[in-house]
Amino acid sequence: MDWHNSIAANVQWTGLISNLEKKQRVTEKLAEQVGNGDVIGVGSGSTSFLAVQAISEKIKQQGIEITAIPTSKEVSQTCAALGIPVTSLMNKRPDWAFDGADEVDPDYNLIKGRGGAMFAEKLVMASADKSYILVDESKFVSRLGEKFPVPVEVDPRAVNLVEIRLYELGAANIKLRSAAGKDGPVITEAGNFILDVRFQTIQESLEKELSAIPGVIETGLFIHYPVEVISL
Ligand code: ABF
Repeated sequence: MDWHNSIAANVQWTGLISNLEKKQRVTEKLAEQVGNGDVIGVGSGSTSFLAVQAISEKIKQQGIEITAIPTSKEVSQTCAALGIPVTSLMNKRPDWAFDGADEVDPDYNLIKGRGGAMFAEKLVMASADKSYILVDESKFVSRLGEKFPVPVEVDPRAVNLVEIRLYELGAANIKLRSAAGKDGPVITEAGNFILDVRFQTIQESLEKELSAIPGVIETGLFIHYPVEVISL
């Protein structure tokens, strides 16, 4: 997709975003954090997309220069289309990062990964001293797993092994994520499958237990990360 098509697609997408006005107000609060020379980890999803737009406005108005480290090809194209220079974790470390989330519990632990980009999102968040999580109130839950399953990115060769180990860890239901409107499973940017896993309970230790299964690349559980939640 070239830049102009990317912008056109994004403009169309803006009309489809749920809770658009609330998300825009959250992203305006985030834009206040941007300083000249910042290297910023940029999350995926609709709220992050709106945040990139808000940041782009601010840097144009104030003549500020920043560099983005995107967490997906899509957001990388958005940054490029808006004239924001892009680099990668191989070249720079983010001063700070921002991202959306699917669930936020009272201790600010998160489930992420509805967009399938949790591998890069976790790499960026783990590389930054601080991350802002941008959410409207629909994302707050009393316990993780209340609304969403835990996404687990898996090397395709390991799917059977990982399913066995997930049931041993208390999984109640496992679904291979399939691509909407297409045949076959979702393939991540790293060429892997995603299992969406329901657990009866999610203990603090689960993130590490899942990561220890051979073939698990990453999960959408983010327990005890240095995050500040920006909400309304
Ligand atoms: C990404 O965006 C994902 O980790 C999360 O699933 C999603 C949230 O999207 P939205 O902001 O559109 O609700 O950060």
